[in-house]
Amino acid sequence: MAPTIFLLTLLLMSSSSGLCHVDDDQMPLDYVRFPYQAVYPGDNDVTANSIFSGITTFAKLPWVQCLTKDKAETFDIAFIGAPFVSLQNIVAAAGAHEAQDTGTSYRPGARFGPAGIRAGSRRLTLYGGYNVPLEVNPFLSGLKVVDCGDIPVTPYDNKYAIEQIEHGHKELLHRPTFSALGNDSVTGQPLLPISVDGKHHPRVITLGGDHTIVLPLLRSIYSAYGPISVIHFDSHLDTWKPSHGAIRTTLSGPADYANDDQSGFQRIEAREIDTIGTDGIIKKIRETVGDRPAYLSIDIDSIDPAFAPATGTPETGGWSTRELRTILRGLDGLHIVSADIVEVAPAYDTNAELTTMAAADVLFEVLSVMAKTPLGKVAD
Ligand SMILES: [Mn+2]
Repeated sequence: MAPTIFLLTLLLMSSSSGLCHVDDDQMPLDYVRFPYQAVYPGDNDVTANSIFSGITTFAKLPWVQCLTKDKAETFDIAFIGAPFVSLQNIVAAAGAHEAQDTGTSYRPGARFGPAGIRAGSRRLTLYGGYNVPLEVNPFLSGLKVVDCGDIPVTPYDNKYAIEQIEHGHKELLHRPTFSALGNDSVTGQPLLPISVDGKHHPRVITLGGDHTIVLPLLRSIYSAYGPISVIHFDSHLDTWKPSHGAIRTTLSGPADYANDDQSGFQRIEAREIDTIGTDGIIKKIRETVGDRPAYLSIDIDSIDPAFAPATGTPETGGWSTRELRTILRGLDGLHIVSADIVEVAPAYDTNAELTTMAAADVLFEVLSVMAKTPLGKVAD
């Protein structure tokens, strides 16, 4: 009998002490009263919620249904998925359509890119999201950053899907911004939009999808900015009869470069990093783009498959994730009007989420660069 009585006594003691009083000094370190409450003191609130819980959005940003019920909601930077791979419809004898990914020249699967990148991005705000080298917290810069979910994209009709992407992107791009453009940080003069329609547009970061999506995205960008520079990181040319960085693929022959030249691209080969380094590559890009508005398109295959294996057409001899992140930070100060990342095919990733984490971290640099430089200019 004695052990039972002892146990009862313990239970009574613990329940009575739990009801008696709440004393902060006696709280266990991991105790939070509600999600997002700061646990440890710091410069800003650090989320106390577990990063692996809840519905997955990019960097755990608020989900806004920008294209459906939240059409009136404004923002400054929106993440949007475009789960598209161009396909070939094969009409079977029975009349059924069999879809086949053909937008990538090797491994299919980039339609799962947006979901994969979001999963790889969950940790971005774990410690608050402050970007140390760029000295900015893009999540707390005053800009409203949201995840708009995915553009509805049909898997059955390429032409229609491309139109869906263009219309979805335009709808976000032509929405009024949440924040005003503000004043120039140096002169204090009011900033004017750099667009051709004279409006201040929000920025859109698109999660692909295969590289075909850049065509409708650029059509949308053109509607606001007119002709712009495109900074295109890719291990391939993508110009076989279409500033190119990280090129290293084999070619059908030297004439492929002539086609690329005709498209107006300045090329930087991946191997140049061995001689001119990241600083030299940054310098080349900045000299090419100058002050012009630039659109940034990043094929995840610009990173070496050792660091980002999950992609449609991997090429060895690429940059490390660290090198690409350094080069992207080197674009600090440029007017990046919008961006995308494409060709993430999570089915070929490791269980450690190497590729989707790389994609998310690369976008963290892009987001930080965007947060630092408003899309405005001072009147001449
Ligand atoms: Mn590529």
